[in-house]
Amino acid sequence: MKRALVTGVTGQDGAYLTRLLLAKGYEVYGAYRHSASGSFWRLHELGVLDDVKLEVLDLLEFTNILRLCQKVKPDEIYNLAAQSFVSHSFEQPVFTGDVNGLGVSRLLEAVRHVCPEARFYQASTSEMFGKVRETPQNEDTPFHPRSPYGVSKLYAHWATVNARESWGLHATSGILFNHESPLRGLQFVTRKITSTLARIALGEPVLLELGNVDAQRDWGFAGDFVEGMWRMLQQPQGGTYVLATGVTHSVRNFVETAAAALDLPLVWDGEGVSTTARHAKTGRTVLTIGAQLYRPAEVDHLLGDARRAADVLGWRPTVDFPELVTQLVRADFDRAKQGRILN
Ligand code: NAP
Ligand code: G4F
Repeated sequence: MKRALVTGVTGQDGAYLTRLLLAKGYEVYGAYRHSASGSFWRLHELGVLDDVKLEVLDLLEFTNILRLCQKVKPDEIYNLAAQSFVSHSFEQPVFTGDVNGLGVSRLLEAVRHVCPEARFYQASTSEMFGKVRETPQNEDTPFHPRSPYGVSKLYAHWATVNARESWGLHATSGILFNHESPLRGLQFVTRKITSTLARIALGEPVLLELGNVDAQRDWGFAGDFVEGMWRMLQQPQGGTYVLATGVTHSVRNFVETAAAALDLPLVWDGEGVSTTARHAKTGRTVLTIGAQLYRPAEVDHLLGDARRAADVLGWRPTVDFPELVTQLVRADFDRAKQGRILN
């Protein structure tokens, strides 16, 4: 039986990956950090909370990482833990760099000294492409991160490549474009939209306030993307792979698609921070723009080219944009009806 260590197990990807690995017969150790709220609702929703072996781990604490690697002696390590919210990284750049950047150096040093045979996956991101130099973006596209988050992840990406080249570790960097699901955190734009519109559709007096609705993202389904992570670690050597759907949409388009799925036809007015949207039938204002939600520097346009993953890993996304939006809308509508929008 193979043993996997999944950091960031309380997050969206941690839950889907845990379910996938358990289904493949792995013994799964899920690492979470101590917190007052310590929430395992995603693992619970996927029905795997009782099957994963939970262990405490903080990427800020080297001895903690070292002891866990010694205890688990994993065959595969998936490092999904991160301060993953781009907006927060502008407020907390040092903390973000410590967790997302130095945290990966701590983990790689532990792997190198304690379990050098383990295969290592680093959760890299399309945010590293930032102010994109070419479209679509692939493994050879130059990087230009636009946030402390992107900078921290770029450090971790090169730390991973360097561990492979210097120490011969089986270390892989998966450059994943945005992937979503009903288990996405509420602060990310997709679930912020679907959870708020669901409540509006049910007649609640709430307003959807967004930032830059013209930003474009290549949005896929998290369940597809964790399959890609696993396939990467089944390769004879470590490497770098992009996972993306190859289709991009604006935030505004996401709002329109979600509203249509809830039978809320919208009429848009204005541009930039003056943009509003109202319900076509009732005239009620549904959406406004909050200038404070704009980021100091934005990633305007992301579109991924995942041909290497298709050719080498045989990986392809199975959920397209309309299906993805519908999945999130349905889940949030059901939750809103029961008065239990979860984060
Ligand atoms: P997520 O839902 O925000 O999960 C992040 C996880 O990291 C949570 O379990 C969180 O724990 C944990 N964490 C935060 N700080 C930590 C620390 N100091 N030590 C240990 N654990 C810590 O993120 P996700 O969407 O599942 O993404 C998984 C990974 O992929 C992240 O590294 C993210 O940056 C990267 N990524 C995500 C996407 C995407 O579109 N989802 C795309 C590219 C890359 P708490 O529950 O305690 O906060
Ligand atoms: O949903 P977002 O916060 O995701 P973002 O910044 O693209 O980052 C996510 O994907 C990355 C992969 O590319 C991951 F590495 C990262 O960890 C995270 O999972 O924002 C998407 C877009 C941005 O352009 C943002 O400016 O939506 C725009 N946006 C407009 N209004 C908003 C809002 N984003 C949020 N979160 N909240 C808003 O009100």
